[in-house]
Amino acid sequence: MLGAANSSEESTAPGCNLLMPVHNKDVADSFDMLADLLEIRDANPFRVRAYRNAARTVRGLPGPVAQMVADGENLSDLSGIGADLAGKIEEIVDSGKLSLLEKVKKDIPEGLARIIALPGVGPKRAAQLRKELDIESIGDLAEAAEAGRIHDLEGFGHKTEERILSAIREDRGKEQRFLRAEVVEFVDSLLEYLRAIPGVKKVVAAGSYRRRRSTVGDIDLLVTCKRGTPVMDRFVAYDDVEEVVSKGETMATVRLRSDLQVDLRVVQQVAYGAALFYFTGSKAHNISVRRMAGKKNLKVNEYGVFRAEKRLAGATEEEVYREVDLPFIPPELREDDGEIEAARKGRLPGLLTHDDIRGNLHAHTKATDGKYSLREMAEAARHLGYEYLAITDHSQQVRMANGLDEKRLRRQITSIDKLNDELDDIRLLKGIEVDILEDGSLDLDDDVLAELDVVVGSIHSKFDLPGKKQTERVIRAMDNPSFNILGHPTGRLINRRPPYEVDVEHIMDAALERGCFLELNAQPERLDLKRVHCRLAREKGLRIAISTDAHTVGDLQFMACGVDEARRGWIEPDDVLNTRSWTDLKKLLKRD
Ligand code: DGT
Ligand code: CA
Ligand code: CA
Ligand code: ZN
Repeated sequence: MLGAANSSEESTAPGCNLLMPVHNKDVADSFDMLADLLEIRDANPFRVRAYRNAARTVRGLPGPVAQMVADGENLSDLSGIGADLAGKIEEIVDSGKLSLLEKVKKDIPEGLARIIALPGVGPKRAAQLRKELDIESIGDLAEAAEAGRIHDLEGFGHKTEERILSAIREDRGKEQRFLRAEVVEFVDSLLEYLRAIPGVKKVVAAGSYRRRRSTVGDIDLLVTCKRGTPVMDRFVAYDDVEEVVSKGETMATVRLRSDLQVDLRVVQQVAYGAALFYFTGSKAHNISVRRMAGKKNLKVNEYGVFRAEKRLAGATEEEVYREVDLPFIPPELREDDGEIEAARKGRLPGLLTHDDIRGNLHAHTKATDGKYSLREMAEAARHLGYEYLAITDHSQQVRMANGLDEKRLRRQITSIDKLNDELDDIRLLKGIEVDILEDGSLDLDDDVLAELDVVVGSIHSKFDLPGKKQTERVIRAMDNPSFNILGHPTGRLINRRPPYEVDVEHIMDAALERGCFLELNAQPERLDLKRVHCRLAREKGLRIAISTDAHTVGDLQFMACGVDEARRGWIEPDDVLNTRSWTDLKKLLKRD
C-alpha cells in the first residue's frame, strides 16, 4: 500500500510529533514502500527482501512498536530485525519519518510509484516500462496502453495490456479502502479515547467495520451520552486527527493522519438500536428489512420502528428485528444475499466462533522464511490454547525463502518428533507447504510427502497461466495421494494482486472427489478463500481449513481475521477442519 505513511509535512515545532502516535502500519508502510522503490531501481534483492520482512514483522506484532521503543526494548531481538532496521524503526517512531525513504523517493517520480502499485504491474514491469517506453506516470501508461504500444514489449502481450488498461480504469474510479485488520488499532484507540469522556455512555463502531468486511471505506461511530456532553469538540481535538471535514451538533467527520476517514454520530439512547441497525448496514440489507416492514405497515429508520407516529421499538437491535418478525441477524451476514429469508425460516447458520478453533494447519519457521524456531512456534500456539500446530515450511523451489529439500525436511521431521516428546499440551504436526509446479506435479518426492501428517500444496509461480491450464494444474496436484489442503487457493492479495484465473467451483468439486480440502488463508491481505467461496464450499459440503500461514508468533493471531471471513461466508464449526481434535482430524486427512 503506497502513500499512506510519511505524508507528514515538516514539523512545525520540535517535539510536536511526540503528541502523534506512530502506528505499526506507518512503520510497515514505510518499509514496504522503500522495498518497492528499491526494487524498481534494481537494488540487491536481498536488501529489498529484508525491508519487506521487516514490514511484515512489524505488522504482525501483537502490540504497538512505538510502545516497545518507549519502553526501551531491544528491537533487534525481533528476528529479521538487525541493528540497522531497529535504528530505522526508532527513527520513524521518533520523527514520523524515514530519511532513507525520503531520499529514495526524491529519486523516483511519484507517478512511477503509482504504476508499481497497479495490479498486474509491480516493480519489475514498471522498471521495464520506464526503460523501454519512458513511462513515468499513470497518464503515460494509459496513453501507451490505449495506443497498443505495450503488448509488443517482451513478456507483456495483449492480455497484459488489457489488464493494465482495466487496472487504470479501476484505479481512477475507486476510493482507497483500508484492510480492516490494519485499522483495528486506530479504531480501538479512538474508542478508548471517546469512552473516557465524562458523560459518554456507549461508543460503538458500526458500518462495514462491524460487519467485519475484509476492507473498510471509512469508520462509522455511534455515541450515546448525557445531554450537554462536549463529544464533538473532544472528537475533533483527538491527536490523530489531521483534518476536520465537517462538524455539526450530532454529526462530524474527520480524517486521521493515516487518511482514514471517521464519521461520528451522537444518537439518543431510545434510538440506539435503530441507529446501530441503520448504520451497520449494509444498505442493501437495510432496504430489504424496510421492505418487509412496509408490508406490515411499519416504518423503519435510524430513529426506530414506527406505526404512524408511534415508536414501537428502537433501543436495541433485537427489538428492531423482533418488530419486523425476524430474529437477530449477526452483522457479518447482513449483505442481503439470503440472510433475511434464512432468518424468516429459522435457518440462520450457527456461526463458527474463535473459541471453536482447536489448531492451526499452516505455519512457517526460520528453517525457511519464518522468523521463529519450532519450539517458539509451539510455545506460542500452546499459549493460545491450541491442541496442535502444523509446521508447513516452504519446499525447495521457493529459493528466496530457502525452501526445504528432502534432506532438510527429513531433518525437520526428526526434530519435530523429538520436540513432541518433550512438549506438553501442544502437538506439532509434521507438514510442508509444497509448491505446485507448472505441470501440476509437486516439488518433493512422494515418499517424503507420505511421511508427513499434513501436506499443504500452494502455487507460488506462474500466476498468469490461462484459466483452464491453471485449474488443471491444481487438480493434477490434488491427484497426488499425499495432497491434503490447497493453500491460498486463488492467490489474491487485497489491493495488490488479482486472483489467478482458476475455476474455484471446479477445483472444489475435484477436491471433494479426491478427499482434499481448501484453505481459508487468514492473512489479512489474503483472506483467500473469500466469503462467497466459503459459502460455495459449505453448500457443496466441502470442509475448509482456516490457517494463519504464520511467519512469526504474532501472525498466529491472524486466526481472528480468518474466522471473521468464514463467518461472513456462513461457515459453521462442523465445516472447518481445525475445529476438530487431532484424533478426528487425522481420520479426515487419510485419503485411502
Ligand atoms: P464502507 O464504508 O464503504 O466500507 O461501507 P459501509 O457499509 O460502512 O458504508 P457507509 O460508511 O457509506 O455507511 C454506513 C452504513 O450506513 C451503511 O452500511 C448503511 C447506512 N447507510 C448509508 N447510506 C444509506 C442510505 O442511503 N440508505 C440506507 N438505508 N442506509 C444507508
Ligand atoms: Ca463505513
Ligand atoms: Ca461512512
Ligand atoms: Zn504460500
